[in-house]
Amino acid sequence: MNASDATKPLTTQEMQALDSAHFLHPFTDFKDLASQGARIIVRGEGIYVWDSEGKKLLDAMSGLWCVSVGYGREELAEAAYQQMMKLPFYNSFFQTTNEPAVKLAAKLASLAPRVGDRSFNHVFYSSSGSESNDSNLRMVRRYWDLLGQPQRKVIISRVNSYHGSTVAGASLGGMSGMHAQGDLPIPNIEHIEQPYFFENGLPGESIETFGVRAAGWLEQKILAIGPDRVAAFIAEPLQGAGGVIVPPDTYWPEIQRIVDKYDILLISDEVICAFGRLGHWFAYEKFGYKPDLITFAKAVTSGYIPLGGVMVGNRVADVLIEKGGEFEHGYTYSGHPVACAVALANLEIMEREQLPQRIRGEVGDYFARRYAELNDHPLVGEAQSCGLVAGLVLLKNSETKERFASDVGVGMICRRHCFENGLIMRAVGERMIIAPPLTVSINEIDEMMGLIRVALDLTLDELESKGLR
Ligand code: PXG
Repeated sequence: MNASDATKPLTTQEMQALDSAHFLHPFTDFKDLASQGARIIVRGEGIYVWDSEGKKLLDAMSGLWCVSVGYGREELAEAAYQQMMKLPFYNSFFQTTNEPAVKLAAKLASLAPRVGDRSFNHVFYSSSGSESNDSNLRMVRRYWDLLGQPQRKVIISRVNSYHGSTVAGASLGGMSGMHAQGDLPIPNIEHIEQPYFFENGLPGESIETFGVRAAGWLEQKILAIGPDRVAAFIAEPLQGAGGVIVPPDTYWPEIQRIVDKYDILLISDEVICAFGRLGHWFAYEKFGYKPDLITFAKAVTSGYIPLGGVMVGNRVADVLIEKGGEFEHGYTYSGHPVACAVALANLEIMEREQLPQRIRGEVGDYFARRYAELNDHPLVGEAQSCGLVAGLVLLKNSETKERFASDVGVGMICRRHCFENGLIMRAVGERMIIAPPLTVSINEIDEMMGLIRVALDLTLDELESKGLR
């Protein structure tokens, strides 16, 4: 393609041909995609997107857990335009700063509630969740070095957690497929089992007992490693990319007891859960624990422009600041003025439209009630929601909890029916998950639930007609 062709409209076929000739997509089987051609999304409005063939799709995944204020928000485009005209870029190295980065840091600090002796007055910026978790790893180790405990290197995480795709992010994450490619995890990262009752609960065990037992795996791991070698525990408030796995109510209080007992840092990876998704600005409020560091990204700008970062609690910030010495870490785009200006405008919309309150209140309640109705579908083993995020497991027999063989690809079958019928829902193995924009209306929730039911019915028909159920 010539440079002069950049603004020329292309047909779907032309775009697909250029796409497969030049664009290597993330988390994609390149050969498989080349044989089919990518779906091309061309515009969005509210909770809907349209593809290049004019097909309208209800985007129940908010792009990819991002577009919390919905598509087509002029205020965000305007904020980016104004900032680009004034100062499109300047770095934050060499003792310089810029107005949007300063204002956003103060705004974020004001939104993060104090819990016990923890307050959040500082932000370290990046451009993504993955980079932010790299920053966490660096910051946690620097903290212990400064306190004269350099042997505290190990970070404990969980199986089937997602913390990003850089070397540190993928190592911290607990995705076996990612570890298998690239000799991961890197040293000094250890994993414990996830608090997934459906998979790890014992016969006859109550979910409350399971929650305490699952948290106990952290204590066992700390003792096995040696408490004086453990730097931090990192976890998502609820596992998002792992299939929307909501921990039992008893899990987080027990985790808090354990990290307090051994004095290890707690990192709350809120890339998916922050900014109203669970009905609070930050998800630790919902579950009532006290993190030392909080990872954020995605919805901070509603995905309109890349931005991420770490909220650094006073326990860590006080040491980093008071002990002095250069923190040898940072990114060209740390505190990018345009990204920060868009984030400020986005948070203003969220505040004005009271999105966290909306999800904590009537809209969240309605969503939970409607989503729970899916439990009566013959394919559904467990439909669970928390705030405006939800997951369900597709089972061969929901009475006996018999699962489909993995080669059936039940999630992929269901996802295809979703797309064909105008709904974007994500499949994670046998789990189907959604996280719609926080602006979704009651009528749109009804429409979404109707579309989910259609997709489930068509999946059931297909499985029965093929003798797979
Ligand atoms: N932490 C968490 C909890 C995440 O969900 C990241 C870190 C990494 O963020 P970046 O911005 O580097 O991608 C994420 C990202 C999925 C999916 O398929 C989820 C994410 C990314 C890509 C796909 O659900 N979450």
